[in-house]
Amino acid sequence: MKQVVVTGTGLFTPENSISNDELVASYNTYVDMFNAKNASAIEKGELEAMTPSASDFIEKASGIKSRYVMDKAGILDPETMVPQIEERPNEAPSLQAEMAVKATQQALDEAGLEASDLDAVIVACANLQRAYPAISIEVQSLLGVEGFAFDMNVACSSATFGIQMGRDMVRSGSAKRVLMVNPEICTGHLNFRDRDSHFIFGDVCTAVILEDSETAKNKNGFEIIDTKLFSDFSNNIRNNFGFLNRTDAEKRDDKDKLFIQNGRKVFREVSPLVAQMITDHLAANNLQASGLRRMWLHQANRNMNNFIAKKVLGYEPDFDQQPTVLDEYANTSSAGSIIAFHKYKQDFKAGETGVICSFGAGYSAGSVIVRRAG
Ligand code: CO8
Repeated sequence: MKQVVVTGTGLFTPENSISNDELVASYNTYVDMFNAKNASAIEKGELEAMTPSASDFIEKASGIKSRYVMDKAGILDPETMVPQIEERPNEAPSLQAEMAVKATQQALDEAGLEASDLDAVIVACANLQRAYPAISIEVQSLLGVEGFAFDMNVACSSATFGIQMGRDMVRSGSAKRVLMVNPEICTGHLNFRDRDSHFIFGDVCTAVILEDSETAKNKNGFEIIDTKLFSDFSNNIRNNFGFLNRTDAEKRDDKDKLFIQNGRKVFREVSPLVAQMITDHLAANNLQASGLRRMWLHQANRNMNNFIAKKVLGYEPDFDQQPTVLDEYANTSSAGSIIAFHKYKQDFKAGETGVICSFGAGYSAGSVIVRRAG
């Protein structure tokens, strides 16, 4: 059986960042405007007054301090509260494909490869900007890759599911070198007028290159020891946006056509499940949690990650063992655990082992055990 190795990772970070204070100021201005406009209905009890948001709640409940975004002005303008992203002509590269190419260049550099060395492209993310042609095929064309490409979506677990797909492809021989890339424009589908979730997401793109260790140029990559995926249907994180929305005009613009979650329930249900999944996955590979150098967990909630890591390890890990990027990037859906891996992998010594783990809507979860080669 071929040994598949991650030989390169890449990260594209948008230029603009929004702090909690900036986001909350915009939200609270909107709240004041809404309550003033509807003062009489609120007074009569026909409408509920909106409640302000608070930066200290956001940081305490989630660990998020800021987020990078593709458009800052439109999100912060209380009149719009939507990123303003101009539609491009068909002849121009789409925004997601452009982000993907930028992240890929970095991954190729680390792998010591040219784009023409790749023969398969997977775009794996929670939100795809169009139905077809596949964004991945556009990325393939922009990079000049001969072979095949496809898009896939398992929400926050798209990257780990994509890694398993890529690994299986290399092992079976259906591809030699796979690019798995995660262009996440989460702010396009976030309701910035919803107090419960307006602070959660940011935009970013990550890239991972998977290839056969025998032919890899980078001999210091990360061997994939094993992958494990899990899914179990739940409505607790849901977005009803889809191609049938136009067939029911009355409900087309309802709030459920954007991200909605029952965050408390997700926290309670998913955290123990993920901790057990990692524990079982390690055991199935005859590995001890005590031998883990690091856990690169999905970046949704700092407290959730602390709970999971503590359950797996048996003690509260420090930043080095369980790094976070939530403070700077917020939740970037499928890209979160890959940002953490990208930023905090260089100090690994040959033979050291870690786990990349994602979890989210579906429910879905993925665990990837890696060991530094070399
Ligand atoms: N400011 C001030 N107070 C607030 C705010 C706010 N913004 N929001 C809520 N509160 C209040 C509530 O009203 C409540 O008050 P009270 O106690 O008086 O009723 C109190 O704070 C507590 O509210 P919650 O119970 O909601 O707060 P939690 O402590 O549970 O924290 C979190 C909320 C941070 C959302 C938390 O529940 C969480 O992170 N849960 C895990 C969620 C998770 O992991 N989800 C995964 C989703 S990601 C995914 O799957 C990808 C989807 C695809 C991407 C889509 C892109 C858009």
